[in-house]
Amino acid sequence: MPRHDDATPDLFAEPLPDREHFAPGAWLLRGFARDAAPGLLDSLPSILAAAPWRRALTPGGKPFSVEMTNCGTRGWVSDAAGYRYTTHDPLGGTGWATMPADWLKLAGEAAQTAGYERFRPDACLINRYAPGASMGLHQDRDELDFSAPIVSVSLGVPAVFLFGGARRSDHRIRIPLTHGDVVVWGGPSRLFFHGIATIKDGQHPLTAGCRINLTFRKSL
Ligand code: MD3
Ligand code: FE
Repeated sequence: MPRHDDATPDLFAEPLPDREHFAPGAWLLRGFARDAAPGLLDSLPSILAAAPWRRALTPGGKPFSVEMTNCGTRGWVSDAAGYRYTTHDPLGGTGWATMPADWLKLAGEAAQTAGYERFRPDACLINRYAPGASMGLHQDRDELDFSAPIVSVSLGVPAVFLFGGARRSDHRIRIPLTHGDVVVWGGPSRLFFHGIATIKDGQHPLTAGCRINLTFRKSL
């Protein structure tokens, strides 16, 4: 019997991760990445050496307010040619940095905690939000296999995540996400509309005034 369903807590058992099932297939793991966060952030300089932060352009030519980069065997890019995954950074022409082992491990453990076994992401899109940045309502549909979840790790200053449904006009809930929170989006939620409300001024010891979000994806 899964310990999560036990009515009587076992005081001697290992603590279970705090997990909240908030939409079909979607799980919020509060603080899941808090202990790992300093180590995860140590890898950023080498990832940025291969592919620095940039404000991508939408296919329509408007810059995102969020700065992005990637690591993994593939990375998500956007420009006049459209949204897609590439093996090389279109800016520098070099391959994306390898996904760090501790990033892969955390993403796999989070997916497993949410009931998704053997999650092997090949891409991690890294988003950096300065105060005033936001991400408009959208779906993530540039991956080939929607049966794999997406795992997101929130680091630094807090954000309000906007989460709707399968249609753009569906009712949206607002979920506050803070440093160390991990969300696993699978099942029907994998294709639900979502966005990030405008980031407020703040400070965090590990990221200064920014929020950094790691989104792990299986692109192929
Ligand atoms: C729900 N990023 O990069 S992460 C994105 O905080 C993106 O940077 C936001 O949306 C951020 O595409 C939100 C959470 C997230 C990522 C992918 C999802 C939620 C999702 C895909 C389907 C449903
Ligand atoms: Fe998204």
